[in-house]
Amino acid sequence: MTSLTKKDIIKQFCGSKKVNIKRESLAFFAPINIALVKYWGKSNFELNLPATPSVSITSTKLGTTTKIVQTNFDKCFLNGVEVLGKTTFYQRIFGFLNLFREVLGIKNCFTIYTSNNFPTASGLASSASGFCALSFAINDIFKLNLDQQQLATIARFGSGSACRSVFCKKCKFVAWENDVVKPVVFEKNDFHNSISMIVLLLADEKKTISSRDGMLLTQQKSKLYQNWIIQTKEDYKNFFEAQDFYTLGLVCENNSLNLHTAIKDTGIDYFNERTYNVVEFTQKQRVQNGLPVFLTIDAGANVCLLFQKQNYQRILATFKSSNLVGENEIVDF
Ligand code: 2P0
Repeated sequence: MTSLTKKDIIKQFCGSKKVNIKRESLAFFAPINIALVKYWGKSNFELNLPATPSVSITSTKLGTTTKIVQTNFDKCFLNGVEVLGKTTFYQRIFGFLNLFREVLGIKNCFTIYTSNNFPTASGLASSASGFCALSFAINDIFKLNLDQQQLATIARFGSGSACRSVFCKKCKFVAWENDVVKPVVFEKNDFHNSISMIVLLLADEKKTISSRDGMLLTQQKSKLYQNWIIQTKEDYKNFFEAQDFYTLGLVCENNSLNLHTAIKDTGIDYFNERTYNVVEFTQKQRVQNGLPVFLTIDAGANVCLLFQKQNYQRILATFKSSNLVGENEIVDF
């Protein structure tokens, strides 16, 4: 078992480089990603290594843009509004920046400007795109010249799922196993290339338990968690071996629903009443009406629908006319 710390690894990546700080970084965009085979639980808490391999789909539209500027004091703005120093958001983001200040011996202060192009209260996870964009901006302002694997490693230190956003919009699927993150490319005419997603925004309030705390509790308390780990390793293999969309969709949907069953065993439930209704409706549409749609749900109440592009209009019309979701709650991914 390695006893390396985050700072040891950052030192390995940039310790010998001459510190050379720009006045301000460029503004960097990073997309959100949604795991189709999920990461939930850690094998190493310090280095944020995952207990299971995961694979995600990258958004072509939604994400975070971040820029860092040298200033006289530390400050942070989220969507143009200053974030107070005592908030968890501020402390996580500056805790991350401090790793680099400490390793590189930098005393300067900075203002971090970060904004999401999706509603902040929508319950869409912004830590993946947020820590990825912040890693790009840190790499630029300190002129670290890190390669993509090193950027994935530092983004992971901020938030595990952030390492899957490093390959950006160019890469649709990204796999993460232990400390390796890699883009997944399928043959030109493969069915994977037509896979698409929409998000149904069903969360009306901030979730009561963060992913970080929820996964720790699941690891410690859920009697179903060990089985979910074993099954997820199979799901990861089956994801790559699936020869058709239907097989792949089932692997992804079951991986997510089994995860939520394991989470619920701890007493936490990320679903709200609308989530349950949409799950039932989606499965009914597929099984009884032959609509080729599957779902996956992260640590929140929103439902992500997985389908092939050629069925987009049909699926959109079905959900719009369902009375389960408002038109402005349906977001293209
Ligand atoms: C995922 N989620 O694979 C899973 C599925 C949510 C459900 O990764 O503690 O914010 O910062 O590593 O990445 C959300 O957890 O947790 C997450 P940390 P993170 O996308």
